[in-house]
Formats: sequence, structure tokens, C-alpha cells
Amino acid sequence: MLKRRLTIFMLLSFSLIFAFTATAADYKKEYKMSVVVGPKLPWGAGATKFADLVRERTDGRINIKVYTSSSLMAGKQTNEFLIHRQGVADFCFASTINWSTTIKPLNLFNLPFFFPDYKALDAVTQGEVGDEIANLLSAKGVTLLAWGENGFREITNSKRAITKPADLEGLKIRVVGTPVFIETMRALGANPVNMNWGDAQVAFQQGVVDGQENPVVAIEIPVKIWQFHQYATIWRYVIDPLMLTVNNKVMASFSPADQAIIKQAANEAADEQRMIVRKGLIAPDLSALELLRSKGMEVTVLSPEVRDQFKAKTTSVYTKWIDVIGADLVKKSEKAIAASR
Ligand code: X2X
Repeated sequence: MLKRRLTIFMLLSFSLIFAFTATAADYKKEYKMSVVVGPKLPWGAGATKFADLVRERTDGRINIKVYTSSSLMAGKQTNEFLIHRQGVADFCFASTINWSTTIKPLNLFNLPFFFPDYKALDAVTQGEVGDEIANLLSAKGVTLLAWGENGFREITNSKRAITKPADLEGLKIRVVGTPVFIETMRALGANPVNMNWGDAQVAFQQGVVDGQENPVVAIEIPVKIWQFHQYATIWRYVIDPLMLTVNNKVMASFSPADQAIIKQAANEAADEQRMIVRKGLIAPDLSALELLRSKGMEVTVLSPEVRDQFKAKTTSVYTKWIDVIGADLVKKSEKAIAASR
């Protein structure tokens, strides 16, 4: 009897030791995290914050190295989801724009003038639609840990102030290589040119394009857009959420305790990052717009009425893209937005 108990005890101990060492041995020396922009921008800094929190709280068991400036996909930002799915990138802090060429429902966030404000965005990402998107990503091999943010995308250019739809006519505007952006810019009368972010910054410098569109705090201020463009128009035409994600297989290889640490760290890093990029854009704190003005830029803030005039020119985009996104998802989002008013 005693001998049997001892044997069982020994077997149990061995299997426990084995299970532990097997788990530890499964962990890689380094996990790769992909980010499209540079490390100094709030987006890149958010990724570093996440990696640091995870490293500290797992006592170095999970060592995430952040690969900035699209370096894991040789600059081609619209390939990011593919390399994530394949496991080249274990983690990502990614824009919905760059993944929307592969995951069509993410074009929801690219619908022009669809989200009026942050409240509307939060109602969508933090509600049923956010859950649906998380399920969709999970089915494709990727776990959504938290929503961060690049921000509302605002247009800048070197030619003239854009105060009404006709002002955009013929301007050569750099956009990401995503079809809906090309179609939206064409519908608005502009001449869109698609370019990866790395090339875009050189193009601004050389004046190859007249303008571009990006969030003020997250991108335009850090890259000192006033060096190239004198005019900014705040029109909130597209919202650009960021997704902090991990490859499903990689997540499953971690112990439940480490998975919990990862989730918690993602929420903390993304919350902080979101607060940083929202600062200074809404009255009474308009310090971000004031900064652009102090650098010599002429900043136009569109009234809701004029914004509607721009939106009216993009009906062809809605007609085509609602079907591509999924009419049901768009309807649910409209409902969530209406409820947030
Ligand atoms: O390429 C851009 O404009 C950027 C950096 O904002 C994105 O990756 C969507």
C-alpha cells in the first residue's frame, strides 16, 4: 500500500517537473513585435511600454523585442497581418488600415466621415462590434488583446487651405496602399498616390506630393509636418484605431499565469497610449492645434455642416464598401454610434 502510494507520488512529481520544464523550454528566447512607425512616436512607444511591462512581470520569461519602422515586412505595411499570421511577428501593435486589405471588415474604420467623435468610436470598439472583430481575428489566428489608437486622420498640404470640398480638387495626396483610401480621395476630387510610410516621409521632403493625411498628435507633430506643409484641415474623415495582438499559437504556448500578465499589460499600455494621442485636440484643451499654429501652420477646423458637404461627395464609397465590410456590421456600428449620442 505504502509502496504504491510512494510510486504514485513519485510519478506525480516527475510529471509535474516534466510539465514545468516542458513549458519553460517551449518559451522562445525572443518574441518579435511588429510596429509600422518609429520608436519615438506614441504608437511605437506604446509597443515598448507593453514589452517592458511583460518582461518585468514575467521576470524575463517573455522577452519581446519591438521591431519598428515596418522592419519585419521590408517596409510593406499592408503585409503585416500576413507575417503575423505566419508567425514572423509574434505580437503586433497594428493599425486597422494596414490590415484592412487582408481583413475586409476592418474597412469599417475607413468609411469616410462615419465616426463623428471618440465617444462614437469607443461605443463601437468596446461593444458588440468590438467583440465581433475580436472573434473574426481569432478565427484567422490572431488574438486581440487591447485597442490603442493612432487617431482621427487630418489632412495637411503645401498648396492651400482646405475649407470646402472644391479646395481639395486636383491635390496630389499620399495615402496608404489600401483601395478604400484611393477611392475616397478620388470621390473627393483629389489625386491620390499610394506609398508606404517610410517612402512617404521622403516624398514630403522632396515635395513629390502636395499633401497627406495622418493623426495630429500621433504622427503629424512627431514628424514635424510643418517642415513640409503649411495648411492643416481638421475634418476627422477617418478614424485609425490600433490593435495590440498576439499570434494564437504563441499565446497558447504561454502558461495561464503568463497569459494573464500579457492581457493586463496590453490593457495598461493601450489605455495609456490612447490617452496620450487624444490630448490637446478637444476644447477646452486645444494645445495640439495651437502647437501647429505656433509653427506657422494655418489650421482650419471644419464645422459639422461643411464636414457633411465632404461626406456627401463620398456616397459611391459607401455604396461599394458597405457590402465588402458586411452590411450587418455597419448597421450594428450605426446603432452603437446613435446610442452614444
Ligand atoms: O502610413 C501611415 O500613414 C500610418 C503610419 O499612419 C499607418 O500606418 C496607417
